Amino acid sequence: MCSPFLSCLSLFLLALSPVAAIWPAPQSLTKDSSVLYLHQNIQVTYNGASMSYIYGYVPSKLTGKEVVQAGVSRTLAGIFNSQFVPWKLHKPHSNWEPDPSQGQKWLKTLEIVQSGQDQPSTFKAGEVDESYNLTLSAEGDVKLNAVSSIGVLYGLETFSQLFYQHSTGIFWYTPYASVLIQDAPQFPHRGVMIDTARHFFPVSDILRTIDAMAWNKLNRLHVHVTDSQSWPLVLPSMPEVSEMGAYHPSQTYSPTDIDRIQRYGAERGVEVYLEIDMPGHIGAVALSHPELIVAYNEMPFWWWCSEPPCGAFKLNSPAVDAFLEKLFDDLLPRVAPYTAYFHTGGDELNKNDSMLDDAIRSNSSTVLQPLLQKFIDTQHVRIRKAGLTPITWEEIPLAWNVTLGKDTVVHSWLGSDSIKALTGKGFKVIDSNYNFWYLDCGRGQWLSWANGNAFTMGYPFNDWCSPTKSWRLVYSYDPTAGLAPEEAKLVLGGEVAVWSETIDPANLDTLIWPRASAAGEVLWSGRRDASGQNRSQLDATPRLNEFRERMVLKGVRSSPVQMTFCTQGKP
Ligand code: CP6
Repeated sequence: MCSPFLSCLSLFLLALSPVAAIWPAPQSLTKDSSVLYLHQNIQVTYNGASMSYIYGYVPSKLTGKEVVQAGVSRTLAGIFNSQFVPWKLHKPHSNWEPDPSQGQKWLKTLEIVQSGQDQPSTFKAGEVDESYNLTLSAEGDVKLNAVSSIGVLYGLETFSQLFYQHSTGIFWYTPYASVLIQDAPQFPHRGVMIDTARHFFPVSDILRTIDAMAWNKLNRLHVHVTDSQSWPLVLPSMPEVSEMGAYHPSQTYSPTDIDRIQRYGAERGVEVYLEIDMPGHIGAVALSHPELIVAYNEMPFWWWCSEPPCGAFKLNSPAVDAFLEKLFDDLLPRVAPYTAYFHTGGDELNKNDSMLDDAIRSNSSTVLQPLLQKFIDTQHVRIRKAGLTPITWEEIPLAWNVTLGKDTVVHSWLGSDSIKALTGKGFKVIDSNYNFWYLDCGRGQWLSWANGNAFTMGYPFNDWCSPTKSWRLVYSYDPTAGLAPEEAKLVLGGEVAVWSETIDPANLDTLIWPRASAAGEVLWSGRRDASGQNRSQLDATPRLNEFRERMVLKGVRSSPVQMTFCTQGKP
């Protein structure tokens, strides 16, 4: 699957047709090959009024005009201040650039027209129209039309991907004129999940991840912010939780940090939402509130949880309920301005934990199910009261048979049978199939477990599921495969999951990119192309290679797609 031979086949494709290297691929694109040059005094207008390009512009509020002003500024700064030289795609020693002395046709105007009014909800999940149309005339006039300001941002991103810096260093050019792009996403939910509990990620790493997501037209950042290993989230109403639960006082997210991350995302069309995983995966609370937790750090761990340290909420405890009321009163009003969602976890709850709960002393589903039902109902009422939609992992409705409100979105990870079962029951679904879209793991995880890593390495262990999947495997996955049309409609999209037992800031970029880009194209463009064929890796490879170079040049340390030889060939 990863043989150099297959990797290099795209050489032939490249020789046949120059690629419009837009990632993710637009729904439709036509172009001529001629050359247009860009310089800094291109005239930009937004809904008829001229808009100057202000380096480093930060929106003063979340309105269409402010967001577009910042988007225009980032886009032009991104072209003029980066050295966009994807020279690796061209035969060495060849004269592959346009010759500026042959006459230069300059881009004159960038006319942005937004036909719809933005609402506060434009910047949250829901019925946002993300479409845009982009045209470049042979005369050098650019028109960008969209309904929402988010659509404008996507159009600007596509625009920026048309340009290359000339090796003279003083020109930017596009090899295309008469470009016509019509574009809109296939799925509304296109996400990345990060895990800040196994390793902490400073705010700067999260903001950089949001930048790269926006370039990929990925629009949801799910932050799995707490787990049994650590609790980095500062709660002003209960400061002891992060004081005891965080790895270090410096490894915490203050309310200001959370606001900054969510705001940064909203300005770029990326909605940031949080998960507090419960009632399992919550052992870190035992460090400040031991009376709320059972089975914390209990050994041998595999009897109590899937990964040490264990720890679950007591399922029938007024004290747990009081804690959660305080937690949600503190947290939900702060995140609600920026997101429609709150994720309450619910994965991998181990029945045995309640055997250690004095008030229960049972691992029988018949005993536990009604308690879990009540626990979920109570939390979801609180989430709806804050104006948010609850999300849970799939075990809650499937393994535990908990009845959920019709609005609840279910996050699936155990694969196609689960997706089929959930959509069959009428749930809206987010797909993170662990066989394709878990970026921390290879596919042999259970095998390597059985072969002894977990059992012989003792505790702590942390590399039981490497090595990781290739971008080609990530790209091959279709979240709606095998579903009837009415079931497929319920798949809102998917998320790649970056569980961080083996990931910290030193390898974050390299583990996310370019594989999240591969999922991003499936979610934006669809697994199949306009003619109904599965999208070809041969078409994707040179485009992804070039897009990956753009990411690296803008400071995101993506893994490579191909060796240089594959695109260059021999001189
Ligand atoms: N942590 C949490 C994890 C995983 C899950 N939840 C996980 C399980 C299996 C694999 C990878 C990750 N590390 N909280 C499951 C949703 Cl293969």
